[in-house]
Amino acid sequence: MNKETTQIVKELFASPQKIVIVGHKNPDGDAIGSCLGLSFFLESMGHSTTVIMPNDFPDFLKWLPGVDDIIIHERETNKSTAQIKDADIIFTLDFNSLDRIGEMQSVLEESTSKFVMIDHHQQPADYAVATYSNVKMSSTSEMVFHFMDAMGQSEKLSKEIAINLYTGIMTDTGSFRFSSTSPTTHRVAAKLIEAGAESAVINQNIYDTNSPERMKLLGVALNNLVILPELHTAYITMTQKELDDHNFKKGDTEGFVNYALSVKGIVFAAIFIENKQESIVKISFRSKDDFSVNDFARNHYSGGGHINAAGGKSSQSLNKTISEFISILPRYKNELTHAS
Ligand SMILES: [Mn+2]
Repeated sequence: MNKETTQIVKELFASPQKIVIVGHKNPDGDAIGSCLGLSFFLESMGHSTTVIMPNDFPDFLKWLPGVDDIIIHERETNKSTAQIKDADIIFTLDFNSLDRIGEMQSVLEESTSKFVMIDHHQQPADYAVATYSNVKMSSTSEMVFHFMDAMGQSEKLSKEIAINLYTGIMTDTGSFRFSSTSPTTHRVAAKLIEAGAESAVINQNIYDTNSPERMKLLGVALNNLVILPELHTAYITMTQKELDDHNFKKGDTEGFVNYALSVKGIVFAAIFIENKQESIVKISFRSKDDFSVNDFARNHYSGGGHINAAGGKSSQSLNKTISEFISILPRYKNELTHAS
């Protein structure tokens, strides 16, 4: 965090503040971990905090310290809106544009509170009085650690903070595998373990929670895997019926796309998931090296994200979405062949 932002933030927190901390829609481990970690930190500094998520999040995150106090805007809209109206400061974490929070967008846009952004996605919007944005960071949770450090408060690192931030870093880096994992990421992780984050326990709580239905659904996904060797691309499709047949729950398809990317020689992977309720196909993209799925998702699927991980959607049918995808790919043949 640079000196200017640090100075603004220090002045904002000179006296006790009422703070709302918001994560993005469909919150993941990094959104939940960074928001809860920051919440414990700010509470320890004498501020009062409320963590609000636009909608519900997967069960495998529901053991995290502080998780029971999270307000789900979709479920408790009045309570959430009242907290936002009453806030002095609103933190937005792990997203950088107010259109990433669904129904909450208008409530935040109408707010007169001061905004602080902590985020590692590309192209941050300009709504905050203090923007701490760094696309090279492994995770927003790692940034919360640096935020504490910049405030000169790293001694406030408690076990509750450590567990939340470790979970966020671990999930956003695919267990320290993605290229965003830096030496500093590992140093931060080491400090979090020293502060009481038990790596083995956190790993079990997050990853060893598969339901039999999810494992069967993974079997269907792998069976649907299509590989286009000339284009170094692999993709998976999931129909609504396949999801229904396996008693699909939010988060069940999380990580499936990584299996497509793990095929030897593949630099670009996608998963297309039919969502009949919203009449869309949800898409997740992953890539290796310098093939930018952020650009790809922005250009063709009104989405975005990071260079190597992004999301998007299509309002066409699943079949049409796939045939369109296949027709777009050859334009990228050069980049896909020479990604390095
Ligand atoms: Mn993140």
